[in-house]
Parts: sequence; structure tokens; C-alpha cells
Amino acid sequence: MDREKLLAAVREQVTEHRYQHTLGVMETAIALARKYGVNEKKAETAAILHDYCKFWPEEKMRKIIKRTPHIEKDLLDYDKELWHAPVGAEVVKQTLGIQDEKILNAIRYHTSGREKMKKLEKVVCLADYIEPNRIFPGVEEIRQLAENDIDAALIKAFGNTITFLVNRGKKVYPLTVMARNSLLAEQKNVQEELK
Ligand code: DGI
Ligand code: FE
Ligand code: FE
Repeated sequence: MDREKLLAAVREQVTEHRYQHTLGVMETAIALARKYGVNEKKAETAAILHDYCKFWPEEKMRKIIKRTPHIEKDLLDYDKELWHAPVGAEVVKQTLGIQDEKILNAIRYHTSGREKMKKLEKVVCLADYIEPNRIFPGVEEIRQLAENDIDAALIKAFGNTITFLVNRGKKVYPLTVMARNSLLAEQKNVQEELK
């Protein structure tokens, strides 16, 4: 599907504010894809669709999580903010016919992250964090890191999210901790290869 059709589909699902966020993620994801050698068209599609289910009612999302075999059921024990990502991947597959597993995984893991993230997943996850409309504390530092080290930027982003959750006495979804640990291990390997 072309960009305009996908954007029109998203526009029906989300608020105007969220739609503007989506446009920001799209532009940022394309720029990051170009910089880091990732398929720009796939980055564009995943970015446009990443928050497709952001405003779906809790009950509707819960049903989809329960009836979709490959969605981890433990997600239901964690913050509802995490649900729209795997649910969104499932819904765009079923309703918009998006079949590319790389694109679907970039949507699926855009909030939580996961161990051994693929480049496309990193691009969409980071674009979501640093798109121009984002204003939260620490975002400028992550934008700087994103200029030449996507892993360092993501480590900082996940670190900030984990700290934010811990400071509010909230649970952290294990995939987020695993994503950060895995990126730290990748960084260490790169440093050792350079020795
Ligand atoms: O959908 P967006 O608002 O664009 O951004 P997102 O999909 O990254 O959602 C982030 C929200 O999810 C953020 O407010 C923190 C919340 N959240 C709750 N538990 C977790 C979590 N985020 C991560 N990465 N890990 C968690 O365990
Ligand atoms: Fe999201
Ligand atoms: Fe988003």
C-alpha cells in the first residue's frame, strides 16, 4: 500500500495529536533508516502504522491478546500502554493485509523492545522516542546520540523509561530490561572487536 493510503487508514483510528506524532515518527524513521542502512520503505510503513491501535478500548485489545496464539499472555499483567503494539501488529496484518514479518515485528516491539532487536525494530522504536513533537526530559541527549550511535541512543531511551517506571512504583515488562541488556552486550562486543 502506498503512503497516502496507509496514512488515511491511520487517521481514522487516532486523534489529530496522535496523527501529528505519527507523521513525526515517519519522517524520523525514514531519516534514521537512511543513516543506518535500513530499508526506508519498510521503516516508513512500520512507522505510519506503529500506533494504529493506540486508542482501541481496553476490552477489545484484551480479547485480541487472549485469542492470538503468538501474543504472550503475560502482557495482560503489565501496563495497558504496552498492549497497542502487539495488538496493532495483529490488526494491521488482518485488516490492511500487511504481511512482511520485519514490518510487523517493528510494530509489535516498538514499545517494549526485545532481546536482539533487528535494525528496522531499532529504527522505529527510536524514531518513536525522538520524533520532533516529543518534549520529555532527556530527549535532546538521545537525539544527539542518535546522530551517530543508534544503540547508545536506545540504551539511554530504555534506561530512561525503566527509571521512569521504577520511580513511579510501576512494574517493568521483562522484554524492556532484556532489550537494554542485549544492546549493552552488543556494544561490548563491538568494543572488543575494535581492540
Ligand atoms: O505509543 P507512544 O505513546 O507513542 O509510545 P510507546 O508505544 O513507546 O508507549 C510508551 C508508554 O508505555 C510509556 O508511557 C511508558 C509505558 N510503559 C509501561 N510499561 C512499560 C512501558 N514502556 C516500556 N518500554 N516498558 C514497560 O514495561
Ligand atoms: Fe506506541
Ligand atoms: Fe508512538
